[in-house]
Amino acid sequence: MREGANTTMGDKTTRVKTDEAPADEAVTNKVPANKGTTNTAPISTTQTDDFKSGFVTLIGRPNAGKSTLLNAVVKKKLAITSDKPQTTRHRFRAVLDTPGYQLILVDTPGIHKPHDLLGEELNRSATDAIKTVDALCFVLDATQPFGRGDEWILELLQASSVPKILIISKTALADERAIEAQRVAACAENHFDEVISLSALEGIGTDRFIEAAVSFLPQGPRWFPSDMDSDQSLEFIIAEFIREKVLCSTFDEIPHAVGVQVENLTFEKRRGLYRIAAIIFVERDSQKGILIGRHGDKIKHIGTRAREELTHFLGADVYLDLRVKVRKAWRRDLNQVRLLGYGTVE
Ligand SMILES: Nc1nc2c(ncn2[C@@H]2O[C@H](COP(=O)(O)OP(=O)(O)O)[C@@H](O)[C@H]2O)c(=O)[nH]1
Ligand SMILES: [Mg+2]
Repeated sequence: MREGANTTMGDKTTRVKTDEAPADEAVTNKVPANKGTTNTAPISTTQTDDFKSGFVTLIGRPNAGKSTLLNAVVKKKLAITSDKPQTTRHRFRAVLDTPGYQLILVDTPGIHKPHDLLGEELNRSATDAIKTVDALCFVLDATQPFGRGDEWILELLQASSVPKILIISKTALADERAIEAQRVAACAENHFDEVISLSALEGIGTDRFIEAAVSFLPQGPRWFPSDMDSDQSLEFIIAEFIREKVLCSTFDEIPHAVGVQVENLTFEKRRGLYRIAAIIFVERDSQKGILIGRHGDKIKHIGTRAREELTHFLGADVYLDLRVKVRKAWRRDLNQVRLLGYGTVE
């Protein structure tokens, strides 16, 4: 571990003292508009006649590749991805700003059969995100058989009158026949204005997708400042990066039971150092034990990996203080779900 890194565990709540005010930089700005669900004012009214802008929602089953596509479009990792369910727990907007257009992509939790309040809340968040947008993209995984879950999402989409794009994802992992079978299944009883096969992780087809999405944008203003690439707070993105490392290192019920909250975030200008204190919540003592691991090995590993990525993301040194706490049955308590920033938080 590098100097300055500190990954602790247990429940003691020592706050990190700092000699500078918290860094409130670009990413901490909240989205100026709630468009994507409701209409509000744009950030700038200095719109020229040919400037296009708008909101395009990605929807699909968990693991279809929505967040991976979003990251590929903005050429930056903003949304965490993993092969575990419920990786995305929050509607999330990412901004691609160019001189000619501003494309706002709305990532959503995958729609699936809910087992708890968290799951219900995630479905609500995803279905809310198909309202008042300029185009909808159904992301369909080329490597998975077309299923009832896909049909259900298609019904939901067809009820909306906005333009629709079918995206067949992960094509680098599938053969032509599988890709064609997905296209036929999705298009049999449904209309799509555009069909695009792509493999975002391999960098195939992302530009064609951007082109198609932009073609459906109306003329409009800049909804976000041009240097703002996400509507999430810096704290939330940091918490998500930490959660991703937990997802990568755990199995079975633990990924579902984990929630992460950044308790304290400060930036010491003089040392160019971010100090981050975060809590990883689990639901049971046994889960806490697993997450901490023998002699604290597991949490240390998670902390090291999270810190490496955060150092890269923040472009500064990071001192990360991670603790694990039990918050019994938090997923069944809507307040707790929302407190952690998951679901339909506005
Ligand atoms: N090889 C490959 N894997 C992908 C691609 N898109 C997504 N994945 C993987 O599929 C899993 C789920 O992706 P994610 O973007 O989190 O799906 P989401 O739940 O729809 O947001 C992750 O392990 C990704 O790395 C792709 O284009 N190619
Ligand atoms: Mg996702």
